[in-house]
Order: sequence, then C-alpha cells, then structure tokens
Amino acid sequence: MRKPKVDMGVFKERRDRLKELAPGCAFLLSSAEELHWMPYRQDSNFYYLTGFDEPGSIALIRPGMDPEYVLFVQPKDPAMEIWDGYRYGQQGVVSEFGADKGILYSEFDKEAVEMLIDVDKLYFSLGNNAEMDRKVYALLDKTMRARGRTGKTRLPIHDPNDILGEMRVIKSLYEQDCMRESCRLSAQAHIEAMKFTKPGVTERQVLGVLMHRFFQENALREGYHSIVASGANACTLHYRFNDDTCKDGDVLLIDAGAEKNYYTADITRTFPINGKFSGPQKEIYDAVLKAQKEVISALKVGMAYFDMQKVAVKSLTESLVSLGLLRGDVNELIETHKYRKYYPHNIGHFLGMDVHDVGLYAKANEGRPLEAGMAFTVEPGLYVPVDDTEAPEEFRGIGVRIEDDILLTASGPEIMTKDVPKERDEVEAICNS
Ligand SMILES: [Mn+2]
Repeated sequence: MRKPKVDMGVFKERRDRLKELAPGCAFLLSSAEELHWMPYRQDSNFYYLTGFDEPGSIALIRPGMDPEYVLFVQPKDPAMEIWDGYRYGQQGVVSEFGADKGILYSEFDKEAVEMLIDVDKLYFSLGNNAEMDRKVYALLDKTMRARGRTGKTRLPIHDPNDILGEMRVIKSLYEQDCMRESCRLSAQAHIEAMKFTKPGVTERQVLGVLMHRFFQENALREGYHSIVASGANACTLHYRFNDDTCKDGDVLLIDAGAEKNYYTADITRTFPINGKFSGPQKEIYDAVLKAQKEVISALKVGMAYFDMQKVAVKSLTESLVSLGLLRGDVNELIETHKYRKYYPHNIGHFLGMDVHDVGLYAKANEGRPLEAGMAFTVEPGLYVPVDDTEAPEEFRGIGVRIEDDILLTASGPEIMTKDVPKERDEVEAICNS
C-alpha cells in the first residue's frame, strides 16, 4: 500500500484559507491529463489544494460548506492496478488525503449537481480539457434546472488563478523550504556538470551528469526541458537538441533545474569548456554578471516588478556600447529597443510549482510591487548571433546567460541558488578541478 509522502496539513491549511478568500464559492479542479509517453505529473492547482497525484480525478472544494472537500476518483480495481499501480479509491482519499467524501469519478455528472445548487460562483479553468469542459457545461445546465425559479440563474465561471494564482505567488514557509531544497540539489548538479565538461564530451553526456545528480538527490523530475548548449547553440534561447559536441575554446550554457516536492529550481550558468574563458568571452560574461548583480542588489520589497528589467536593460546597453556591439546614445538605444538584438528576453519570471509560475506581473497596467515571499528568477543574458556581420568578429557566436533563483524577504533578496559559483575565477576553478 502507498502512503502520501507529504504532511496533509499543508493542503488543509490552503483549503482553509479559501474560507476567507472565496466564501460561498466552489472550486472545481480537474487532474492533469495522462500522456502515456511521459511520466505523470499532477496539475499544479489541483495538487496545491489536494496533494493527490492520481490521474482521472476531480476535486470539488466548497469552502465552509458540508461536505467541503470531495474527491471524485478512479475505483479500486486489482486488474487495472496490475497495469497502472496503486489507487487509493473512495475510502483511501478519505483516510489518507483528508477528503470529506470520496466518490467514483463515473458518478461525477450525477453527484456534483446537488453540491452546486447553493454555490454563488464556480472557479473552474475552461479550455484545458475538452471532455471536462463538456462535463461542466452539462453540469451547469442541470444545476440551473435544479435551482428552479429561485432567482438564482446560471452559475458564473471564474478563473481559479484569480484566487489560487495570488495564493501561490507568495510562498509559505513550507514552500520556501521546498524551493531551497530544489535549488540546493540543482546547484550541486550544475557544479558536477562543470567538473565533468571538457573538450570532446557531448551535450548529451553533460545532460546525463545533471540527471544523475537530480535523481541521486531524489528529485521527482526535471523542472523543465534542460538546455545544454555549447558554442553558438547558446544563442538559441530554447535550444532543445542537446546533441552537439563540446568544442575546445567554446563556452557551454546550461539552463537546468530539478523539481522536488512539486517545486522546481531554474538555474543557468555559462562556463568555458576547456576551463579558461577567452578574452572576448570574459568581456561578454562580465557584462552579463554585472547586470545580474545590479538587478539583485536593487531588489527590495516595494520595488516595481518591471523595474528589474529596466535595471538590466540599462546595464547591458551600456556594456554593449562599451564593447562596440552597439553604437550611439545609451538612452536612445534603450528607447528604440536596439538592445533587443543581443538581449531579446525578459529579466525573469515567477518560480514555484511551475517553472513559469502563476501570479500577475502587473495590476491595472502598473508593474506590481515586489512582496516578501515572492520567488522569481533573475536571468539576464547576451547572445551574439554567429552570422552577425555588424558585430566585432571576436564576439560572434558567444551566448551567455546567468540565472539565479531569488526568494525576496523583508530584509532583502535571498539567493537560493548561491551554491553554484558565478564569479569568473571561481567558475574556472571548478571547471579545472
Ligand atoms: Mn528561467
């Protein structure tokens, strides 16, 4: 028999908070679809409120009502469990996951109607799963009919991220610990990849070193498709082939993070394959590192989210001018977005259960102020296309990104990924050890 690996109190606490945040509402969450060529991962919002990771389930949560927490699940079935593994069944989700009621998935269409009659608002994410959408439309019709002429008409549907996205954007102490652990183990994997890499090894072999460490540390999975990009491959922002050979004289960019306990890290480091940065590589690297440090040192509670990018753009554009990659007035180059030729992306994103985690970056068109408990990446980069005839030749084909994961606290930024060095001499020392 399986047992949940996480204390169920974590999830109960979250459901309890909904009593204040969404009284009179119901949350209907569908489990992630099963793709048989990939290991199963539960939908993040579903997991956030339940801790339950079986496919083919639906959670109905009605804060403050009775029953408050209902799981519709697959039946116990010895024949099916031989193929797909253990199922908790209707009883198991009550005893192990704290559901008030476990009901068969096949009974959902019938059983859910009554539970929605007295609800004011339904939080359900439309458009993720066509079968589930159809179930919900039919359910709303039945509910409306069951309500009769009470003045209550069709249940309005709202995006669960209106509530759950804002809950998830501020990390609890439990979540902060989970994230520190994912960051710690991912940092170790990066260090091992640096030590392993030398001219002649393949990107695939480096990927293997990362995966070995991830799973030695009991990670659940990669947090996202890892990028192991040598030489000019680093200029492809979402390079996914990972099948080239690492060449003497090039740098290797690794963007990889492990997921553990449903929280992921997201780290990028760029280092010399032969253990020594060349002159032009040093210059690009130093420009990126300078920008990254300037953003991190500006971080504090209350800073507008979009100001991170402004700090990075200013720093990188100044460097691009002094390196001779751009010519002209810095402010004008910024206003006309000329820097985007070499820095085409944003400074980062929220991080958590999803690598690009939920949460709003702006409210009423204003960048939202950063709050304590937010976790996000800071990842400036410079990428000089190999065929960029306007760039000084020595810089062509160099791509550098440096990415750390930040937990913002009342007293400033905590760099959760600080275990992987980024100072040039420290990086070279690890590459040569
Ligand atoms: Mn990232």
